[in-house]
Formats: sequence, structure tokens, C-alpha cells
Amino acid sequence: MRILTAGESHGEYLSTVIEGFPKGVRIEQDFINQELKRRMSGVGRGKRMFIEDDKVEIVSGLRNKITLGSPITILVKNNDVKIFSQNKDELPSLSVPRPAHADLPGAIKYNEADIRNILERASARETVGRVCAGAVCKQFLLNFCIDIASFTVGVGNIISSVTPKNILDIKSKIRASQLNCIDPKKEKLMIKEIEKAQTGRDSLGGIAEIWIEGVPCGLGTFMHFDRRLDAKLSCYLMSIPAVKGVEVGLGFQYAKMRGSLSHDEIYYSKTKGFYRSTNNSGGIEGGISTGEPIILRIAMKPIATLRRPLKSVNLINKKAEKAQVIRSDTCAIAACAVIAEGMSAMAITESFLEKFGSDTLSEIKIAYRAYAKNLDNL
Ligand code: EPS
Repeated sequence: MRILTAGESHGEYLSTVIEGFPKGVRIEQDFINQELKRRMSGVGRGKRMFIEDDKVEIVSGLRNKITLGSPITILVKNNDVKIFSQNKDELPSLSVPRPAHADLPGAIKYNEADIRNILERASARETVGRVCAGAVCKQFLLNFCIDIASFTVGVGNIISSVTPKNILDIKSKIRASQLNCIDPKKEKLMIKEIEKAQTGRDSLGGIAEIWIEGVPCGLGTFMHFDRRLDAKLSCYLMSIPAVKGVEVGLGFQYAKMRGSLSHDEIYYSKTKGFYRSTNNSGGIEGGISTGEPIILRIAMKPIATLRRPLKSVNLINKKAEKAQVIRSDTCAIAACAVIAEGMSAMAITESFLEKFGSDTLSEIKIAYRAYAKNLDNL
């Protein structure tokens, strides 16, 4: 499976092409729209979210909602269109880069004096396409009872230590949250923190946790570095704009602990087969899924655009100037978590298809059942 996204932040459409996706999978457009709606929500999002009404048009790859095995093309129309492929556009050029954004390295790399030509593609608006692809993958995975959820762990230095029981628990708790959070007490403080940053014309990052349940033991492999499941997941999560850290299971905590106190001991029972009573590994050992829930964490840096701008230098005259102030979010960790779910769904689907084949859902189901039967007989 290959996934391509295209489109500029203020171009006419954002588009996604999914190639190599199995034939015979039912895809509900409403499911994708729901995921897009989740991506737009969360306290701290900017004014653009009130302008857009992200909804998909699926223009290839489906017949009567069922995938044909041909490339799937998904379009999302932008409401805030300012650059047109034909006519002269309405956007002013920008020449003072924002620290921490792609502005300066992008302008240098592409020998560009107008930062507008860099930021239009570097904008996190591109993640609309990823959420679309993720939502398609999620619907494939549900055929095998593989489900994905996420929650906000922290905003700035307000960190929740509440651990969910399972995905059902996460889903029921985030329903009432304005920040994709499972800890109502800490959520209040997180919202206050965002409001303070808003008043101070500042920005914030955060931490989110992603849970993936139902993955059988055996996805990914140590046989080659790029097929390790943890490597693939980390790569996909790290590719989300503003993500600067990824942890699998205990992650950085492992480094402070002894093996005797940190490794998941192995048990066996006739009903469960092999199992662990702890899951510090985050459900992946040796680059292979263990069958336990996969647990990942991402750290997002504060949004790069500040309304109280930082020091910068004008690209044209090289004089010191304050960075460009443009419309942006104050905090987007809740949205980032939804994007992370989508990226995780892509990575798991790729590894799943690698193991069980990729032509048709019915063939994949046969291969999966045969493998699952073997697991039961262990
Ligand atoms: C975003 C759309 C963008 C930004 C934001 C996220 O729209 P606009 O630039 O028109 O306000 O609000 O992008 C960034 C944070 C960024 O750094 O580029 C979106 O749809 O998620």
C-alpha cells in the first residue's frame, strides 16, 4: 500500500491517493467525515477551524461503497481558497520567517524569497489528507477487530497520570471532553493553561497517548530494520508536523530502570495462551507485535506561530525584524492525537497486509483465520 497526499493550505482541494488497498472493503464516507470533524476540534484551535467544514468526496476506487482494488482518491474542498491554479491569487508575500516553522530552512532549501511558497505546503492543514487515509485504514482494520483510540495526556506542564483500562474506557471518557482528555480534573487545568497562553499571545504543545487493540502477535519483524513495527510506527508519528518525540511503551522511562523491574514476564494458560501481566514494552518486542495492546506516546512542540512574535531576520534585506504573525492555533494537541491515530492505522495496515496479503479482503481473511487458528493451537 502506498499513500500520497497533495494540496496547499489555501489551494482549492486537499487530496489523498491510496494505492494497493485491498479489494472488497466497505468504506463509509461518514466515518471519514467524523474523523475529520474530530481533527478540527479541541480547545485552542485557530479561526480557520470556524471557516472550514471538512467533508470528503471519494472520486475513485469505490463502487457502491466497496473498494475495487484500484487507487482510491479522496478530495476535501477548502473553503478558505486564496491560491488558484489559474488566476492571480490574493495572498500577500511573506519575507520574515517564524522560528520553529519550516519557513527558513524551506526558503533556503528551495531558494525562495517568498515564504508563502514554502508554508502553503508545510502547513499542518496537509494532515487533513492523512486523517482521510487513516480513516480508510481504520475501517479495514475493524474487519479484524483492530481498533485505535487516543487521548491527551498533557498540555504544557499540566500532565495527567490517569491510565485508561482499555480503548472502550478511552472512547467513553473522551466523548465528554473538549480536549480529547480522559481526566476531567486535569482537563480543566489544561484548558486554563491554553486560555492563559491565548491571552499572553503565546502557544503551547502537549503529549498524547495512542492505544491500538486487537493486533495479533506477529506484525512487523526484526528481519530488516525498516520492517520493525516500532520503527514504522515511530517514523509515521514523527512525520506529523510539530511532533518532536515518540515513545513506545515505557519509552524513556526504561532507561532509568533495571531489567528485573521493567521487563514483562511471560506466563501461559490454556485459555489465554502465552501472555504477560504487564505491558511495559507497549505491545512490541523485537520489532514484532506481542498481542498485547500497542501503546505509543507523542510529544508535540508549541505551535510555531506566535502572536507575540520572536526575533527573526528579513530574508530580503537581512535586517533584524520580528517574525511574521499570521493566523494560527494556540494549542493543537487534541487534533494531533487524531492525526496520530490515522498515522498509526496506516502503519498497522501496511504491516498487516505485508503478513496476510493485500489483493482482496476475502483472501486476507482466510490467511488471517489460518494464522489465528495456529495461534490458538500454541
Ligand atoms: C490548519 C490550518 C492552518 C493553520 C494551522 C492548522 O490554516 P491557516 O494558516 O489558514 O490559519 O490554522 O496550521 C499550522 C498550525 C501551521 O503551522 O501551519 C489545519 O487545518 O489544521
